[in-house]
Amino acid sequence: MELNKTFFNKLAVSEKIVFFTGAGISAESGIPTFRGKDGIWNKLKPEELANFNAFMRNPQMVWEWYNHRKKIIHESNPNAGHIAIAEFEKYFDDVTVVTQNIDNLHRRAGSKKIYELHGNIERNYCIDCKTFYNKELDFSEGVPRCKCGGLIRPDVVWFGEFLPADQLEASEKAAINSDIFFVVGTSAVVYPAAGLVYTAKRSGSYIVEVNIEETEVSSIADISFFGEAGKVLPEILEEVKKVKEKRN
Ligand code: BJW
Ligand code: ZN
Repeated sequence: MELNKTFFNKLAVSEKIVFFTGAGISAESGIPTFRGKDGIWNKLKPEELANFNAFMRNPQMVWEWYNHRKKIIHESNPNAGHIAIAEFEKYFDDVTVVTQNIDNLHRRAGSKKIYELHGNIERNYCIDCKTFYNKELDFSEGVPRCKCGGLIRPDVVWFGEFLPADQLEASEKAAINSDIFFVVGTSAVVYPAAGLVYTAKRSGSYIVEVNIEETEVSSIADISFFGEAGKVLPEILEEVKKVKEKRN
């Protein structure tokens, strides 16, 4: 891949890099996305499953969805896109991953500074007393319950719920301070997460989009790469290596 001169030069002078990722980064690991042309939840609307009212109406159904996804996640591995992002840390001192994903694949790929905006599928808590249950849950007698009798839910962020304040604040700071802000594999329609792209843009960061199709943020991106993250990101990393070799 031959990068355009502006982006190449930008890579040469930049120190603070943020990768803002969504379901598309994990698609090549075999984890279905929510939306977009290959999104398998096109039939099952996330707005209808990923919300507290749905859980209260039918906790069994919502748990089946999460247990199904958890199984897929456990059988999957980080792909070339996650690995390329982790490798950026060899070439830049300050690399932050801000992810909307709950799948732990950035951590497993070796990224160190990760903010999780929508929770993590490995954690669960009681909706009444907020006790955490992070071991395997027992579904043999139906939906698992806490010692206090409350229903246990996955520690993920559903529609209408606040994002974890510490993760969101740290992500906002990283976006504001970033020199380059990569937007990878997200439809960028879910807020407040998607707002980070505009925060970064307003702060003068260079916005690089990687997606298989156009999205809400394509029009404000400084450069877009339309292709699979697992192919595009390793190619950009190769260019980074050239940039850094030139400087030494
Ligand atoms: C590839 C690829 C490959 C494929 N390579 N690319 C302002 C305006 C309007 C509404 C709102 C607003 N502010 C807030 C709202 C409400 C709502 C919202 O945003 N709604 C919109 C949908 C309209 N937001 C909320 O409710 C949020 N909370 C909140 O605002 O709190 C404040 C509040 C409190 C009380 C009252 C009122 C306000 C919470 C949002 C929580 C989202 N939760 C989910 C589930 C998480 C747990 C789980 O995983 O189950 O998060 S929903 C789902 O969407 C999940 C994702 O993280 C999120 C984003 O999806 P993502 O990652 O972008 O995936 P896709 O599938 O959409 O896109 C994949 C992309 O990859 C596509 O573009 C493909 O092309 C691409 N791709 N293969 C590269 N190989
Ligand atoms: Zn409890």
